[in-house]
Amino acid sequence: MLCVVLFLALTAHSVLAECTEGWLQFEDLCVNFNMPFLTWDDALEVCRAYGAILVQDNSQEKHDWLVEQMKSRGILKLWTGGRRDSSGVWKWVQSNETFSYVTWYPGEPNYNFENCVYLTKRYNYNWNNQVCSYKIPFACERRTPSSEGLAESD
Ligand SMILES: [Ca+2]
Repeated sequence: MLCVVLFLALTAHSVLAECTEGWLQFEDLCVNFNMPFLTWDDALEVCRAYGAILVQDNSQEKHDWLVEQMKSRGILKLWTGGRRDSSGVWKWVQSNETFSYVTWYPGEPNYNFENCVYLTKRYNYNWNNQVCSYKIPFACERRTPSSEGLAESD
């Protein structure tokens, strides 16, 4: 019996240990919400220093999970990695992907000088575009070690 319990504990641990302390697992990603209030550019640099990118809100499932995390942590605003480029195209800058999923709040994006995308409680956790120099919290994401390994062996 003890052996079974130990085995289960070790198995569970090896699954849970995919992400290091402070990082939460979502599918094949580790996401960290313990970040200060920064401008979008500074937030990107902090994520880069962690070998990560600014979080990409790029599916309904992921959006729902991000909102759940914001609510449970009392995070009111959160930068994403979304930004409008100089030709006016909205993109996940660090993966260079245009948006296949969007959850703009009605009436957004509005002003043409607001080029960065954040989630805000005020808009029921949907997107608003904002000036990139706005200082708000953010989250970083990076691949889990095992998914990273799989990607490298491709
Ligand atoms: Ca706006």
